[in-house]
Amino acid sequence: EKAEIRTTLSLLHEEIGSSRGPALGFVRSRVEQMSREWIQAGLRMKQSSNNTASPQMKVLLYPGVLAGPAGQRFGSMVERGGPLGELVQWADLSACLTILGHNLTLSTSRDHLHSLIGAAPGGGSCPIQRPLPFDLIYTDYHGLAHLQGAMGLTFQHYQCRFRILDSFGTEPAFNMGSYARSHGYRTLWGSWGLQPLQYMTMFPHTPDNSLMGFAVRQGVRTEGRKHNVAVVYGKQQYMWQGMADYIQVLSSEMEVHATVYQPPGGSAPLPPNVTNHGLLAQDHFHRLLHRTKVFVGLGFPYEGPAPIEALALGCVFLQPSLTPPNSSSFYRGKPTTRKVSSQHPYAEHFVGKPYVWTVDASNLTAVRQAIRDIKLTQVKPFTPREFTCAGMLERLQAYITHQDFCTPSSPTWPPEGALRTHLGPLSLSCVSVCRRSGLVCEPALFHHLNNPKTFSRLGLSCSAREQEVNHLFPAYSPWGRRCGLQAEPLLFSCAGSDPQLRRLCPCRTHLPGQVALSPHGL
Ligand code: U2F
Repeated sequence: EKAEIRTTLSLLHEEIGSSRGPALGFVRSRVEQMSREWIQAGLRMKQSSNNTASPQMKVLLYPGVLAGPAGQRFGSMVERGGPLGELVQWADLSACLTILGHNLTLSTSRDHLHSLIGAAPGGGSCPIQRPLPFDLIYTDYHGLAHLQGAMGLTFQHYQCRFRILDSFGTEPAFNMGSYARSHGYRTLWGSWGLQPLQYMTMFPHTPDNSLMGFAVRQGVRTEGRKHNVAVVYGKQQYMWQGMADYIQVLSSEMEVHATVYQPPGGSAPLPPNVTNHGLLAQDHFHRLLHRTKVFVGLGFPYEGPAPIEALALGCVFLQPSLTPPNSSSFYRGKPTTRKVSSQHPYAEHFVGKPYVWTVDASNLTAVRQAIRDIKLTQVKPFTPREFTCAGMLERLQAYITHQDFCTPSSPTWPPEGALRTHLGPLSLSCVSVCRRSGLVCEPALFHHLNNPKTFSRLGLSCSAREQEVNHLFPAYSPWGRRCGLQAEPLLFSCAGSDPQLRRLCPCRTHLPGQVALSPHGL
């Protein structure tokens, strides 16, 4: 059966309608608030001729973070300023897949998961293996462990059907257990040995993973509605620490508002001249942003969805830079080596001025100047295509149609015609090498250049040739003119650099505003 684009979300409303708890409450209300936007994007997709239907998939959504005791803790933080970014993604993923015509089941409990996919008890100590009743399972790192428990021996067999929502990403060096252990890339999260593209991130961090993203509302006219208002991005008190001077400069130039969670009975002590609304329900928060001129980052939380929502509502985003780029303790223990150059590197590098201003928050003169400049800058609501409903529909449709990790002989996607081979300078990762040329690194194309011919085609003569299990290979070392080929396909990695190595990089072009998709092979 083909997946037909739907122009209603009623099936999804039914699926999540009865679920309880603050976390699913947030998901449900986000889906409701954005349903018109999703439906319109679906209608447009249906009308456009290049919409090729894919088979209808039976999909299980299992946000493991919401299951079990950890789930209760996470849920109870929803109303106290805890992280919502993951819930934003679950809401948008469920809406997107429903519009694309797939058949969804949502589960947020381990018992339910067992009843859906558990190995049937019986046969003495050996449970009877049942075929998996889902074509695709979207889950997260917590959910992987639950799935392993529920599926027993079939876990490995079916892991090619998993997609892991992983906000900050998992680099290949952390993903392959044996390599991670022997090379110092071991973390609490990594080491599942999936295909790196099965991990789906919130922003395009490293193209080794697939961008899941999320979608924001847009198209609201803002002219005449912007007041001299700044809203500070910081739902919890601790995020404000050490930022008093920065806020003081801000409040000398603008009317400052905040949405900091206030514990019952107590009020959150904030700097003077800050109007705190308390944590707002999402639609009220968006209404506030609608009349806001500038959304102001405090340096944390990193890489959340709120700045993209603010840009879509016509705000400017002002945020602190981090020099030198750091990988603060927040990223320690996460399966990535990425260093962030500001609170929101995507906003800084993919969007930039006049929408995004990145300043050194300790340089108060620079902060004041930026605020004054922002006051004089008119911007229209702006959303990169990849964060619109249409863009997310287009991207997920492409993934579902083309990403097949179960059939080893399936054709590579994008096709070889998309490949632009680049030889990087010493010390640069392929992420940077491709980006410097306005391209993106495409890990699916690595195997086309992982051969001796590529070196000679690039004019490199090799005096030594080696085949190694090394996440930086294929690469060239000028010392001794050594040419290194990759021996382990799981380790093909856009991320990673070494001062002694010039990496061979598979770059490609991308659709405007949609880095995940190549114009080839759609
Ligand atoms: C990120 O999580 P956060 O939840 O801190 O991300 P935010 O960008 O602050 O916001 C997520 C949503 O919260 C909403 C807002 C966003 O859609 O509209 N919201 C709200 O409903 N009411 C308010 O008063 C203020 C905001 C990131 F997404 C996670 O992956 C990380 O774990 C976390 C830590 O870096 O940061």
